[in-house]
Amino acid sequence: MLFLGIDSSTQGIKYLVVDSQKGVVANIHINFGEDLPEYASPHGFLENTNPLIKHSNPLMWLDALELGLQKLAVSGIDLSEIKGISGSGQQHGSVYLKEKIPDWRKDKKLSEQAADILSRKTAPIWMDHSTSAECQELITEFGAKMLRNTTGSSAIERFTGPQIRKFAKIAPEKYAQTTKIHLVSSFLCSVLCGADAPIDYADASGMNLFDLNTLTWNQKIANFTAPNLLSKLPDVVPSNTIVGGLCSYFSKYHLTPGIPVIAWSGDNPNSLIGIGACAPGTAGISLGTSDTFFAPMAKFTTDPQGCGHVFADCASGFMSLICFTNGSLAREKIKNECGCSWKYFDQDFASETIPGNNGKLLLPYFEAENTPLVLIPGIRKNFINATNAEKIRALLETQALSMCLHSAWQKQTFSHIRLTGGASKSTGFQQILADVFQAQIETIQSSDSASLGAAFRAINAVTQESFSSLSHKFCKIISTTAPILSNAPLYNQKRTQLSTMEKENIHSNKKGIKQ
Ligand code: XUL
Repeated sequence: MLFLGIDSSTQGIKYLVVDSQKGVVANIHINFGEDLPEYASPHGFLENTNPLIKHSNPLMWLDALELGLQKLAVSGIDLSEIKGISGSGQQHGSVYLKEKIPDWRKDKKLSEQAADILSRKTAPIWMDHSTSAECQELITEFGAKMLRNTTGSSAIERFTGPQIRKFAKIAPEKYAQTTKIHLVSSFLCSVLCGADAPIDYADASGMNLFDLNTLTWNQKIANFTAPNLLSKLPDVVPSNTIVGGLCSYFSKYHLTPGIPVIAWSGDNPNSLIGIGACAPGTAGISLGTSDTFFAPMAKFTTDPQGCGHVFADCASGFMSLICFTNGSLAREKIKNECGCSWKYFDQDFASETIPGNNGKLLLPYFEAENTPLVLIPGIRKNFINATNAEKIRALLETQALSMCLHSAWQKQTFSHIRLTGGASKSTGFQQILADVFQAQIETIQSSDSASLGAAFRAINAVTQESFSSLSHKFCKIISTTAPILSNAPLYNQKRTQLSTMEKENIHSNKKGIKQ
């Protein structure tokens, strides 16, 4: 049986068709910047003179969705054989509608029809950091501890609640016209169903509105966040819920109307399923536009520093999540600055440098950063002269050390860490991560873990095959990198050095860590 997993990420949409016996049989990728240049979003978001504002055009996502389905329809796969669809969306981004999602007409593109139902033309995405005032208001009202214990996170700039509060303040009329606020995941799921779909527990956790103790919207927080907010939020459901049937519009791509559409979720919860880390002990690191560290949680523990999060996962447990904004875009910037090839960046730099990099570190804040919170972008370094190889090592070691430093609140040791995402193939980065975490680093067959996780969730909901059976079949380990034990003291010391540098930097930004 065939299943479709779709991942709508920051920079593009990926489609994986998975045969529940044989594994991945088709793989298509649409890049927003390259395939849809008319949306002027080379990296998936619109230019803005304020570096803290990052929005995308939801109509671009719809055009990309159709472009990918068109490509899939001529890829040689019989799409009428697909028996279920689920998906993954970049987390936290919000789409504002003034009318219900319609049963789409076949004679017009989705983007043409959706343009009329948006109450806000653009969608703030996870890279937006412009809601510090709203976060502070939430913290003043409820206290960071209450927010953490209830929603799993302190008030966070990119989270949907503070974003909604800002919209209600700056555009009260448009907010009042809004009848439904979707996440990227529930919006695209609704588009497939031709009707408003619910939000799954895992993606709801990234909103500062969802109570992880009761698995319902928190009324007090919602009422404070914005007027009548509860009436504008979709329902919340477990991630394995079949939320509707595929709308007949999609028969133009040879998909069968009525096939089950399973609740979409966020990219990180999907990735946790797609890397096969179903039980505590193994963690995942996703090296994509954002770098994220995530792991199934043995025990509900929150981050007192306020940067780490607890989410519901897609399999009735909890997961931790720590997100770093300056991931692949920072690697791309340093690669371009060095004028080197990806082979050099991923591999050859390593033999021209030594672990520890003679103390050189580079804080890669090209964009405002979540972890630690840095609202004034600009890179900082503790060196003047460095070779290209040293610059690359300075970036990669800082990224790895920062992940290790800011995931320590989980008080869990991870003996195995699975890598996913574009940069997971970098052998240089694999060794640095192994040494910094003193853990075995593993890569698996598919680096598209979010779309694979979505396909696994579709298979699980339709056939009841377990995630552990699916990961056993389709998440084969293809490389392992062992930690070099003698490098442990060096990296422990560098972690302290990074922590000091971060504190100085945060101090010089006049942005303390929110408590
Ligand atoms: C997670 C986060 C990002 C986005 C985009 O909290 O903000 O990882 O999900 O990938």
